[in-house]
Amino acid sequence: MGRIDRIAEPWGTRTPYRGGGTWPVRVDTHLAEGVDAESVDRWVQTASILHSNGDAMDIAVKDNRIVGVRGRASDRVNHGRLGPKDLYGWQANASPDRLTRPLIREGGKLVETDWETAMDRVVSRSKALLAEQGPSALGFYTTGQLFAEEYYTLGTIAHGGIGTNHVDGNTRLCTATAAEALKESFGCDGQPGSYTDVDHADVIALYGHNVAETQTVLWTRMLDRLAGPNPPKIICVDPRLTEVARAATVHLAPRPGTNVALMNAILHHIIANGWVDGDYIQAHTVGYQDLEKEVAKYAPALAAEITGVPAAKIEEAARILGHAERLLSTVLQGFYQSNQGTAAAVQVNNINIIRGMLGKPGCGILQMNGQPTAENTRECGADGDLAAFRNWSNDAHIKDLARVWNVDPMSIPHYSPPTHLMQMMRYAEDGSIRLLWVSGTNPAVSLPELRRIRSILEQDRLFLVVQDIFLTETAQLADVVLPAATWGEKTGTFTNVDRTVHLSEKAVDPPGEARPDLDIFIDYAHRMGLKDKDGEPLIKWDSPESAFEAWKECTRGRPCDYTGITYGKLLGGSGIQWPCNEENPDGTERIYADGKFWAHPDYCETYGRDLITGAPVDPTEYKALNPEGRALIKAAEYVPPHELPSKEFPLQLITGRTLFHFHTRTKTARAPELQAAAPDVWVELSAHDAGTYGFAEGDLAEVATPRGSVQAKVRIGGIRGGVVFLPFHYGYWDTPGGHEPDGAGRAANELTITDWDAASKQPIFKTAAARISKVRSGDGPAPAPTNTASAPAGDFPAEARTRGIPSALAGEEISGDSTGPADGNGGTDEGEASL
Ligand SMILES: Nc1nc2c(c(=O)[nH]1)N[C@H]1C(S)=C(S)[C@@H](COP(=O)(O)OP(=O)(O)OC[C@H]3O[C@@H](n4cnc5c(=O)[nH]c(N)nc54)[C@H](O)[C@@H]3O)O[C@H]1N2
Ligand SMILES: Nc1nc2c(c(=O)[nH]1)N[C@H]1C(S)=C(S)[C@@H](COP(=O)(O)OP(=O)(O)OC[C@H]3O[C@@H](n4cnc5c(=O)[nH]c(N)nc54)[C@H](O)[C@@H]3O)O[C@H]1N2
Ligand SMILES: [Mo]
Repeated sequence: MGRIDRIAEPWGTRTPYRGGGTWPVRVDTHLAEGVDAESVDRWVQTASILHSNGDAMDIAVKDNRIVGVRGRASDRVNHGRLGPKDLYGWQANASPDRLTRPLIREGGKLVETDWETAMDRVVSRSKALLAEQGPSALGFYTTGQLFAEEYYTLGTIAHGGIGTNHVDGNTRLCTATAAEALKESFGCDGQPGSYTDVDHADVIALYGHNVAETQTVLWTRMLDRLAGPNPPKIICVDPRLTEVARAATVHLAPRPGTNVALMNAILHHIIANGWVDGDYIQAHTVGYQDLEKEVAKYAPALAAEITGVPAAKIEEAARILGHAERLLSTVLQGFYQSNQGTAAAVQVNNINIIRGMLGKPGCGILQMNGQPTAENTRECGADGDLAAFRNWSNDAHIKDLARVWNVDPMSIPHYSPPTHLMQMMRYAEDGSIRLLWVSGTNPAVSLPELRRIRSILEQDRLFLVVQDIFLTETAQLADVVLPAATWGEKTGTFTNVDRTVHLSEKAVDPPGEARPDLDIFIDYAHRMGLKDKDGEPLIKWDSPESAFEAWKECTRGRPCDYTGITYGKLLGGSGIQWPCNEENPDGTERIYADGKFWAHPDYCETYGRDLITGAPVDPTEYKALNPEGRALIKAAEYVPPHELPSKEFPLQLITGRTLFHFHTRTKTARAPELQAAAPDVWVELSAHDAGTYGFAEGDLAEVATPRGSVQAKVRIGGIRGGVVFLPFHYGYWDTPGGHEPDGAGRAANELTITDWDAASKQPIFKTAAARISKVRSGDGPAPAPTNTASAPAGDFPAEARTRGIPSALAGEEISGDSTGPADGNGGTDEGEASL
């Protein structure tokens, strides 16, 4: 087994394979100092919880402690590989500052207490508010990082028990647009694509998706194709010179917030040249004429003016997309969190639809998730949607859900669209939401316009419950803090981007009195006395497996059908893709293979929304438009971002991620290898702008928008001129190796705007007007990684290359023929010749 520094080489060693071949196995391992595989007591099955890829792994346990991880060779998702966060992130579990006891606020301070007292406070306040004001005084804000069993329980409590419509997840910040774009085009959530599409595609197009840093193992799969005999062409749409952009055949770097104009021009060129599948359009879709008419207005030359991308490049991209034989498209936050998120993401769907590229090997769409369990938040109804993709505006669906829960249909809120998080924050600000229960998310760092968010969460009249594993920025504002168990300390299932369900088993006990989120929610339901209509407890399950069985029943006959999956079936081999039921006992690789969609008016999850205004489409209108449930081709005009550069704020600010940290860093800052690789905030600037504003590498800058300012050292990098980038990981609270709370903000969200996409309600983290000024000269380079998108522009000395600390050495074992057999499905090089 080889050992390599996986901070210096985040994607590990290449195992090239050819299109149509099988991705070779490479098993990655990282064990604590002094531990070897032979001395491990047991290996416990799980998958990664630090991104959406679903990398399957086993946790090494020794003396009842987690001592490392190893990739699972047999799993369809990763074939044994792990990314840096997978390899090192587990160490956060054993951090000495874990929450181990409940806390309550006494005389303005948080003090330790027992579970009885803490739960009693939450329950008595809930009951008082229900009596005084009714269900809408209560709001639940959860995450994309718990397990399906936990979300289903929470959704059932909130929708079926309390009866509040104010339930959302941080998936609103994350993948609300993924869900919405799928609903708009196919009538229902659910990824058409599969990771095996990477094995077959001849073109892979990535839209606002820095996969190299955010799903490192998926990128590894793409890199291995690129290193093989018949590599796919890569199209990258991103204003930064990411690793994806570096590897791309064509890199389009648009001005932030202009994605719809760009997509319309690409579609314009594809349609104008007749590179469409007329038979497919005729047989399986509605709405093509509208698209034709709309995109006719966007000649590449016009789009070039709006986006700043040369017309010739737009045409080149369109030509590659128009000639692709097996096109895989992926979309993420550069589209979702930007101006017109849903409208832009839907245009990506449109390319695959009008080219008839769905449901066949290599032909897929991945409207990516970001968080590991975001798909479950959505499908279990913990994010404003109803459980198992039921349609809130279809009375038959409400009746059916009421049957599953044995409650009165009228007690399930469906009088208006579910309240989205940004609206919930508004209600809390106004004082109509009086109790907010936050689980598994850190809004005091992750929501836009933090000054406002802090003032909302700090209010006396708001009773704030925070359920977390650390005393986060948000937990510090709480009235009650509930200590949770996390990954490795509790059992449950979760589903990745490509619908693969994994079981994550408990490996060790949680610290102190920390409890699994599932137990906390069930405890609350019982203490609240929530009953079904026969007076029996509403929550009839008492363990992860019994919760899973209940969830399965709820999914029966719905698109996300889990009825064919059991805990037993998930053990030992590979994760399984839903739908998995009697007809598909081994799961389903690709949906929509037969050109049939989940869009029938009686079956669909939603009737959709107007992409520009966000207004829900009337059921009658939907039935008239799409009576047979075909794929919906939806066009959209380009509307500029609300906040454009001005004289005072001449630049555009975008925010996002680095490879080595996860979100607000509660876990990754506590993993020494990861923290050392990206210890503090920086700001990326183009060489041209650095010249204009007089910056050298490492100078301390102040970045300001109308909402606030932060200080960060300057990295002169490969970003588009006129654009600055801040990673959003760095909150103001003191985490090991981080800042003292010193008032000089460094959280990107001090700067972001309270604004959201009309259709998906996802906040716009990626377009704000900003200015930058120098605070003082620097004394060395910015603390930014140099082997990622934040690499310096041009050459830099070898010693500046990002390397791991000594404990970053990780094992790597490659097996099998690295070129891989062709299975007949794959491309030959001939396809290229016709271009
Ligand atoms: N290392 C790491 N991996 C993660 C996470 C993490 O925190 N760290 N988080 C996970 C989660 S929850 C998510 S949601 C995903 C997010 O994964 P990504 O979406 O890949 O990550 P981001 O950095 O948010 O944004 C991607 C890119 O959008 C580009 N962008 C900004 N504005 C625009 C625009 O207007 N147009 C276009 N075309 N591009 C633009 C940025 O330059 C950036 O490179 O990552 C997941 N994986
Ligand atoms: N400016 C800007 N802001 C952004 C983004 C951006 O690109 N730019 N991206 C947005 C996106 S896509 C996302 S997903 C959000 C992420 O934002 P958050 O959800 O706020 O980020 P995390 O740090 O992942 O917060 C998860 C919390 O759950 C806790 N936790 C971990 N495991 C468990 C568990 O098992 N149980 C419980 N109860 N708690 C647990 C962690 O300690 C942590 O405090 O940020 C959003 N905000
Ligand atoms: Mo996310």
